[in-house]
Amino acid sequence: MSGAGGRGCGSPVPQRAPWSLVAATAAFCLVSATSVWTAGAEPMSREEKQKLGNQVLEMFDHAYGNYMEHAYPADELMPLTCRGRVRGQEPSRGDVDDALGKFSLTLIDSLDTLVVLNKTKEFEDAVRKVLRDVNLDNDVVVSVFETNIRVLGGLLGGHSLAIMLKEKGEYMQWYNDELLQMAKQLGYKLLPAFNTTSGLPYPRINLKFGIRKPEARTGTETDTCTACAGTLILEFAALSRFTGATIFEEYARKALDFLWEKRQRSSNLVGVTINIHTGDWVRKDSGVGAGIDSYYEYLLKAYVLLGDDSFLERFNTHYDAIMRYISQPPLLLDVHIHKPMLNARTWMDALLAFFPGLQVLKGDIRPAIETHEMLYQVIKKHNFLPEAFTTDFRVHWAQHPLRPEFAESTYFLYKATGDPYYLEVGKTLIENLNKYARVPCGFAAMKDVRTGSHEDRMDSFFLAEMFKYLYLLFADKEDIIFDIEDYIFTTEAHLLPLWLSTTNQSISKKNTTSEYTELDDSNFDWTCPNTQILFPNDPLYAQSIREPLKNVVDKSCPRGIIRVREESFRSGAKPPLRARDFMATNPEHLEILKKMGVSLIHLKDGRVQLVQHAIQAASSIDAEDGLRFMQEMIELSSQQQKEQQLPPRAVQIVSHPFFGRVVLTAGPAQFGLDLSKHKETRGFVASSKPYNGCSELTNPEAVMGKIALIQRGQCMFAEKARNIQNAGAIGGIVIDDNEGSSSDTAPLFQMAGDGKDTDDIKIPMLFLFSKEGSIILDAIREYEEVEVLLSDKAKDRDPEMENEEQSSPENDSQNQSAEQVSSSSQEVDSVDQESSEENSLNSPPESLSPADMDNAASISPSEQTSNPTENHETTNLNGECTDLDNQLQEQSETEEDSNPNVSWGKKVQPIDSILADWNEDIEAFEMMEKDEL
Ligand code: DMJ
Repeated sequence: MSGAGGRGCGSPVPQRAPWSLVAATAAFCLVSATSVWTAGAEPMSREEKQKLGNQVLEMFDHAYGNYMEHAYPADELMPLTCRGRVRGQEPSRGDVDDALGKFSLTLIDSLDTLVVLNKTKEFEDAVRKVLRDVNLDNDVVVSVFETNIRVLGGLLGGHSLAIMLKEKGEYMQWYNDELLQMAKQLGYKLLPAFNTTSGLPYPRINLKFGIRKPEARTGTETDTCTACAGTLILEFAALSRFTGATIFEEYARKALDFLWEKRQRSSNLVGVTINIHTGDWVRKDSGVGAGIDSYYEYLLKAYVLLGDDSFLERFNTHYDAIMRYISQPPLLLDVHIHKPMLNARTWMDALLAFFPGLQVLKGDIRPAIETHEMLYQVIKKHNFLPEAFTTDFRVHWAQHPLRPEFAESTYFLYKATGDPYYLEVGKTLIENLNKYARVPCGFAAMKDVRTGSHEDRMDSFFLAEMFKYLYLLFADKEDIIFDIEDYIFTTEAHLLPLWLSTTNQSISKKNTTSEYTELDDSNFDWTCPNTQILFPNDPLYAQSIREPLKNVVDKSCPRGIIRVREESFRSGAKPPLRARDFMATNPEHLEILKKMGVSLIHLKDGRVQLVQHAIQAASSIDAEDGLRFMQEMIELSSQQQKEQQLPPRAVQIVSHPFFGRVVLTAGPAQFGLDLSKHKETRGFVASSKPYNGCSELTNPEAVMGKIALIQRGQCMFAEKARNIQNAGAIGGIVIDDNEGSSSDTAPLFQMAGDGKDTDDIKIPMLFLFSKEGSIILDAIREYEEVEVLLSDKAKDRDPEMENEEQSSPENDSQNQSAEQVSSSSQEVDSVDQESSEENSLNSPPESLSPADMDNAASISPSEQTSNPTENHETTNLNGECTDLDNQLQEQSETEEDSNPNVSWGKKVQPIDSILADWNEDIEAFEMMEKDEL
């Protein structure tokens, strides 16, 4: 054994190895292949890589520069209105605001990115600003998790690189651990959160008053998410080891020990939320995305950073369960912790995109390549990864807050495989960000990836993570001023030095519940991929895994992809009836329903209600099929309701200095020109007089041939539309009269007609909330002539406009009125007569109310016959997906053979225990319905 660099990654790590060796070995795994790869996708030239690296630097300057110019010292930049987001001054967005502690979040989160991007001078300035301006003692309730990963992590990452620079002797010579002192102060502020019997932290804390005092306004919560309680160890241990104050690492370890104790013992999975007092699982669904993600990440990385084998043992146990139940390559699907063969949902969330990166660190490259490829195809379809998408790759939640997880996995996969394909992937990410998210004042989150509309937000993680991973992807060793392999990335991509593993180790010796156990070799299976052996022998390895999945999104066969395992283990038996196949007129289906204990009730309004009495099922297996059928029916029904609603529309400002870059989310109308069927409408805007548009316009010459702006209220939407149409307008935008309303905080709705025939309305009509509307009104004040495009999806920017833009002074593009003008609601005292006519786009499905102890779902007669997956069946018949299906089926059969839980389906379980399980499932399902990321 000649030291970390010379050791084969596939060989077991020596037990009780010096921590630094363990850590360095893991880091070595991630980088060793880069230099040896020669085949596969076309290699990218050094020049092109440098060009892309420079592009990343320019993009970072645009994001960071605009934050510093328009937002600092606020926590975040609002890139559409060019100002800072100050908590309390903007309408609350709910939990997402808990990251904002009035502590210049974006600046702290950006510190170590500045050094990675070789902006040492700017780093020095930024550190001085943090020390001068940031106050950690604000009377504000913040999320313990977010404050830990972003602020504590940011300060520690900044400190780690400050001392590195100081040691180099050129920069930061004045630095005397000031960031570390701030980190320690913050650490002490977070500690009261751990004052629970379980040791799991409260989810929120008041930075000034802690938890208990009445002024704290927090401390009554009973639940937290698993990731929230399980993503502390890296920052807390680093803080302890940097300072010698052992308490932080001890608290974080206790929380992890408790979670480990509470894992579901037969599946070895953890749920999404847990009661911090009793330790009961509150949400029993389990995946690798939202709510759990970084708990797993921190177990493996805690092993890498701290060298404590018990973390590896835990990680491997969970990983085994994940691969057994959740991983259905290329998909990762949530299951129930008690019944892990039962999928808990039919969609995936965007946060799971980090998982391939973690699999690289684990050394399990194949599924990492597969999942990454699937995600990339979803991105190619929608330009960004939507917050959630279904197993057949349709958009489930359409937002995209510029999350970095996919870039993170791309970076790690490139490091592991050296396959230039991943450089091309990175290039696409850069192009899409510039094309669709870049606005004059920074980068704006996508409100809806389908329409290309924006949200007035640029989260701090965009600077902390996205630019780091993209820059590192294209950088060669010499492009970075320090050795990145000496550091580990936290979940927020902050850098902690691996030498911490050998510093102040006393804490781990005092370790609380977990005893050191000698690990057998199986714990090191895949721990560290020996890429040097793997790839040179088979240079097309990554490509050979990706290739069969090339069309998985376009030609998806979700039916074949999910649940094959359940179907396969009942060999010989007929596959259970799926909700999407069900037809109430098919006698065979009715017979199956009866066997499953499901009865059909014909409601007076013509709908059909399904009710399941588990006890009436022919067997426990039929009862289980019945439960699943009901769950599928509920999801299908809600999906269909969603699909029947009109999707949101886009208002894109195309005139100077916006040039199509600002896209506002607009509500559609149930009348007038349907923008999804016709070409977009383009025109200059003009305010109508009267502004409410409720009577004949007195300024027809001003709106003639233009898009009229009208204020909401005082008459029906259709009446406004007729009045502006009669005045010669070619379209209309109704702006909400409710000052401060925004699509960030209010559910979008569609404007209803007036109950009469609206065929006479020929022009397109869209609705904007007040905040979005004021962006147009501000623009009119500033630039007078404002041209917009009304469409169903934002259009690519006009190349002519681009040229015009390049020749315009840079500042022009940023003068998008920092001064916020409220819409002219003062002019008219608006009366909302229309609300009764409005249909909420987000209205919950009416007919989904599980009846008492039974499961119930209602479907309309039309839904019974419509088959939303018809195209998938066709694809199946065409045979295009058969290989994948067979492959998955074969794989699942093998898995089932060795899976003790599978026999559950064959054994007869006592009916009361099944009923108890079902009730849990139903509860979990109800929770899941309420779930938000
Ligand atoms: C980041 O703040 C962290 O990566 C966290 O673990 C979850 N994801 C966000 C960004 O999407």
